[in-house]
Amino acid sequence: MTARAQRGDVFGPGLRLRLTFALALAGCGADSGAAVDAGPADGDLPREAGPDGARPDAALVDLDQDGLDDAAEQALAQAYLPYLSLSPSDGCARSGLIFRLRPHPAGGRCLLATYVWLYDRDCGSIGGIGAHDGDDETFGVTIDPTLPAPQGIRAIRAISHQGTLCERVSECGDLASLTSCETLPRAGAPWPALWSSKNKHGGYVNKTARCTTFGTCIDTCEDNASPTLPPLVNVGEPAHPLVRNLTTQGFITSANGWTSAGLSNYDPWGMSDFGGAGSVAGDLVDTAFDTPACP
Ligand SMILES: [Ca+2]
Ligand SMILES: [Ca+2]
Ligand SMILES: [Ca+2]
Repeated sequence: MTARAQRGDVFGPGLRLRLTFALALAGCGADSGAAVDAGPADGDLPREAGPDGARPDAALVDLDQDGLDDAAEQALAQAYLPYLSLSPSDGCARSGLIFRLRPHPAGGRCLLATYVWLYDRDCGSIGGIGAHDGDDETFGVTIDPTLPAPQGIRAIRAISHQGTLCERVSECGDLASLTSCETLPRAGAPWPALWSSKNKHGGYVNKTARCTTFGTCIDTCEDNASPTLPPLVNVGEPAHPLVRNLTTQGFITSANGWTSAGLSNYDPWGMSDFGGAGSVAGDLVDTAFDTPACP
C-alpha cells in the first residue's frame, strides 16, 4: 500500500468536504486565496487518473507531500491559531511563526499543527539575566476541521524552558482528560489562549493555574487586549521541506525589524542553533509537543 493510499484510509473520501467546510466557517473561502481542494478526495484511487480517466486532484498543490493542499494548510494554521497573548510591555517582541501541519500521526480525523514562535531576542529575566539573540518557543495544536474555529481548536500543548530546571508543561483542550482551555475574547468569542511570558517568552496555557510567579521561575504572563498575529510561514515536512532559508523567504529580514546577528539565512530544517536558542529543526519534530488525536 502506498503512503498516499494509507492517508486515504485515514481520512476517507470526505476530507475535501470537511476542510472546505472548516475553511468556509473560518472565513477562509476561496476568495481569500485558500485552496479548498485540500486532500485526497478520491480516497484510495490513484491521483493520476479518476475512474473516468480525469485528473480529479489536478489543482492540488502538495509540495510537502502530506496529503493536504499546501494553501489549505496555510489557511487552517491561521484560522485555528490560539489567541497569542504577548505581554504588552514585552521588551523583545519582534517575532514570527513557522509551522508544520499534517494529518495527526496517531490517526483520527484531526490535524496536528506544530508552531515554533521565533523571536529576534530573548530579553532575559530580571536584570537581563540569561538574555540572548534568537528565541524559539514551540507549541502544538490539535485541529478538528469538522468544527469551526475556535471550537475546532481541540487541544494545545506548550512547554516553557524545555530541558531546564525551569521546564513547565501545560496542556488544555476537550480531548481525553484534558482541562478546558482558558480563553481571551476575540471576534466576540472566547478563544483558547496561549501566553508568552514577559521577555523570556516561555509558553503557557491556562495562565491562572500554570503561569504563576512562584510556580515557575518567576515567569509573568499578562493578558494582551489584542492577540499577536505575527507572520506565519509553512516550512513543510521533514522529508519535503518548503523553506530552507528564512531570510530569502522574506521572514527574517532587517526590513521586518530583525536585528540579531547570526539569524540571517537561517535554515529551519538545518540542525544549527537559532542564535543563542535551540535547534528549530529539533522543535519541529519533537513529539513532546504532540497533542492528542481526535477519535
Ligand atoms: Ca501539504
Ligand atoms: Ca504540512
Ligand atoms: Ca525564551
